[in-house]
Amino acid sequence: MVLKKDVAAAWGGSMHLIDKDCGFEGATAIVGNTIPIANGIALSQKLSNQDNITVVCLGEGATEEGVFYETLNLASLKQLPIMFFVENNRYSVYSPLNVRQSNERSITKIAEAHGIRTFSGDGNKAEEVIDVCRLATEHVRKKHQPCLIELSTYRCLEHCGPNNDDHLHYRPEEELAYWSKNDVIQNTKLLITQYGLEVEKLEQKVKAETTTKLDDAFALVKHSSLPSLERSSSYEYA
Ligand SMILES: Cc1ncc(C[n+]2csc(CCOP(=O)(O)OP(=O)(O)O)c2C)c(N)n1
Repeated sequence: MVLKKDVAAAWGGSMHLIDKDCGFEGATAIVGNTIPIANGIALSQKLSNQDNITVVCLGEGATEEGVFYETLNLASLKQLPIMFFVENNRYSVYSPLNVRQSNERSITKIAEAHGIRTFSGDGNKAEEVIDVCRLATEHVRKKHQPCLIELSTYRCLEHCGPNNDDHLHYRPEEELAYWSKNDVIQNTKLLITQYGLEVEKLEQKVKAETTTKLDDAFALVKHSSLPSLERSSSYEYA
């Protein structure tokens, strides 16, 4: 992330991040909202013969939105260079899968029914994620076709934020115990150790670098004046 003076010109909060310099076209607070926007970006990449591909990340909850189906249809019809990257963590805020989707519902089968190639894997195993992403990227680039990846995972903490929310008792204790043993951070630390790297040192370095970047970002925003209405509504400053 490069901090620019103009970053402080936006009114959006943490859910409206964007950095066009690195090709990150933005997030929004509306579940499912980025899915059709990504299709539009992929369509523009195709029409202007760019080599880039579009990757859009979404949760399994977002696949319940109508716009998901419309987007799959158009992506397949126009053979767009897009990868739908679905993180299936089994929960939409406090609602488990079984109160939202039929047991028979399969996200990959829905995509396949639209003629879209799918890949899936264990999202808590870093090496598996890398392998699946490599195969899927090759598919989009070489075949010039869309694809969908579904990775199974779990969040051990609250819906959004760094805290534990087990006191709300919306998840069975056995389930929490099972997934905390299969935690993605712990799995990845173990993997890094197997590659002969010193995980503690690496972790301290990443934490220190990230803390500095965040402190700088907060300092910049706190010391900036509020943007004018005209500037905040201008696409140029998005
Ligand atoms: C259209 C819409 N409906 C409801 C919400 C409230 N909401 C925010 S996050 C969320 C859960 C989304 O679940 P999922 O897509 O699986 O993503 P996850 O948060 O699990 O990564 C909901 C329902 C919203 N932001 N937008």
